[in-house]
Amino acid sequence: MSHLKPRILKPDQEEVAPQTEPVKTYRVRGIPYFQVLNNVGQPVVEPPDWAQRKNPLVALYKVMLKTRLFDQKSVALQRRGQLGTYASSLGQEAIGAAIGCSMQTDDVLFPAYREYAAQFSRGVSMTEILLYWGGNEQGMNFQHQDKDFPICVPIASHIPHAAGTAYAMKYRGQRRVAVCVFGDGATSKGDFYEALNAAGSMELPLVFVINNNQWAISFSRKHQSKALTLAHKSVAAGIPGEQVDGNDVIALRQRIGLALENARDGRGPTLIEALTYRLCDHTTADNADRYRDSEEVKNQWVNDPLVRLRKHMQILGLWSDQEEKDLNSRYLAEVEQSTRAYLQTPPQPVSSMFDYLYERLPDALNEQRNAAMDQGHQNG
Ligand SMILES: Cc1ncc(C[n+]2csc(CCOP(=O)(O)OP(=O)(O)O)c2C)c(N)n1
Ligand SMILES: [Mg+2]
Repeated sequence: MSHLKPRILKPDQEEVAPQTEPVKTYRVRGIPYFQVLNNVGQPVVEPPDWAQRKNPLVALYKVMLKTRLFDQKSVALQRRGQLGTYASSLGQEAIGAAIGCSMQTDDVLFPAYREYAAQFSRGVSMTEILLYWGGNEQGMNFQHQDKDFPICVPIASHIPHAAGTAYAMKYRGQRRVAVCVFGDGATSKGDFYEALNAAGSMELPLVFVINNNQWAISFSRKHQSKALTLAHKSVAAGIPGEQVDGNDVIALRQRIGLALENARDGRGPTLIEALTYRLCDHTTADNADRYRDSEEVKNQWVNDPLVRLRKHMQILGLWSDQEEKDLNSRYLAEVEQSTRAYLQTPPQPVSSMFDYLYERLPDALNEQRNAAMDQGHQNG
């Protein structure tokens, strides 16, 4: 899988960038940038063999489409007051799809909160994700996935956990890999630097994937760091770092797959910066029009990762309008069915917000639990 070579842009090349600003950072100081398809689905380098066959491409497309349809429904449910806050993955589906399709069953995923595509690929259900954002802890008690970690909303706090898990895998001599996903904003946190350093010094089987969607709520990538690329942060840790077009699922699948192989074979960690764009608000509790130029967002739609892969498959004659229609209907029905299952799930008792934190609840929290229960009875 290693024949994909970095694409070094010439100074006068202007296309390609999935984001508006730092085109020139792609070719600075030794950080390679990888892309296979341009935004109209045409290869810019010879695609890997697997990417010329129908099944692997359709597998990636399926999970991206499912995620997109799930996402639309989730936002609608929130707007109708049937879901709590929801974090959309609009425009960023390729990252999760590539991760999910690259990992092996025994590997462990540490998601942040936009990696539904990876979670769906690994057996988490749409109903579970809805339950989670609906405030039901059972949404993280995955019925068909007992290895991966739950959604992590505290920024970067899961990255040291991933390093610890990768250390355990190495210590036990297992051929397993931890994959940790987090945002551009998370790379400013101490947790990130500590985990990166530990992974480098101990040569841990750990793949770090930055979903660089150019925004940390209202804080832009430009303000986040003076680093020329976020991948440069790998240099100080002594591990390989690279940028990949985060809207190009083929390049992502290829590079993440290779990083996993390297980690599994004892060659240590990799830092992958996936360059994408947050086409949605930060969450449903945000209104990005307050701080972000709507023109910028409009311009980014040309990089839609689903359209790119679909066009590529159509160019190769591997995908028809009928197949597209059928898959849409199938997933729309699945989304509706999952929504019904979510809405029919009885709410958890008030006590559930205390019950999964500690093996034995500390006294102070026990008092709060009792008070909340009393309150619940009075209201109920
Ligand atoms: C430890 C911590 N500090 C602050 C927050 C509030 N917060 C929620 S999302 C966010 C921005 C994260 O940006 P980024 O890492 O780029 O991820 P994105 O939301 O863009 O995927 C912040 C600061 C938090 N959730 N956790
Ligand atoms: Mg971000």
